[in-house]
Amino acid sequence: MTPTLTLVQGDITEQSADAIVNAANSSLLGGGGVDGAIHRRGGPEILAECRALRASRYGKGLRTGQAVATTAGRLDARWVIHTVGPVHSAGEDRSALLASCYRESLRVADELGARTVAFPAVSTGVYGWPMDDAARIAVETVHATGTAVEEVRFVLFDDRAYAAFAEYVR
Ligand code: AR6
Repeated sequence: MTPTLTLVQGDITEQSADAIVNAANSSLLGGGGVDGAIHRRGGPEILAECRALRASRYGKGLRTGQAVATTAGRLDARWVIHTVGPVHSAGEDRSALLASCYRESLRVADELGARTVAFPAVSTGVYGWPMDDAARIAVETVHATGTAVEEVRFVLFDDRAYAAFAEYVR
C-alpha cells in the first residue's frame, strides 16, 4: 500500500504521531538539530534506551542508512525511530543511503505496527544535503516503498523546506 503523504511546517517535537523519526548520528547519543530537540523534549528515557542499544546490538554504532526504534519518552508518540542520514558529498553520490533512511524507518514502523509516521528532512541540516534534492529523494522513496503505514507526514522547519517538499507532494 502507498501511504498518504502530508506536509506540515513546524517543530517535529510538537507533532502527535505513532512514530517520530529522528535525524540521528551513528553514536545514537544525541546531538544538535532535530536530535537535540527530540532528546530535550522527550526526556532522559530516550537516551537511556539509546545507551542500552549501544551496549547491546549497536556496539559500533548505527550504520548510515539504518534505523532503530526506542520509546518516545514524553513526546506525543509511541516511538522514536532513529535513523542516520549520510553527510552530503559533492564528489560521491550517496543518495541511495538517504533513500535507505526512509525505507528502513518505514520497515521499522511496519514492524512496530505504526500507522502514522512523522519525518524531518533527514540530512538537510548539519549534514548539508541540498533541500530540493533531499525532498525529491524522500518523496520518491516513500512512494516506492510498500508499507502498512497510512500517513507519512513530513515536518519541515521553515518556509524553504516546506516549499521544496511541496514541489514533489501533490
Ligand atoms: N523540527 C523539525 N525540523 C527540524 C527541527 C525540529 N525541531 N530542528 C531542525 N530541523 P539536522 P541532519 C530541520 O541538522 O542534517 C545532529 O547533530 C533542519 O532545519 O537536525 O540529518 C545529529 O546528531 C533541517 O532541515 O539533521 C547528527 O549529528 C533538518 O531538520 C546531525 O545533526 C535536519 O537537520 C544530523 O544532521
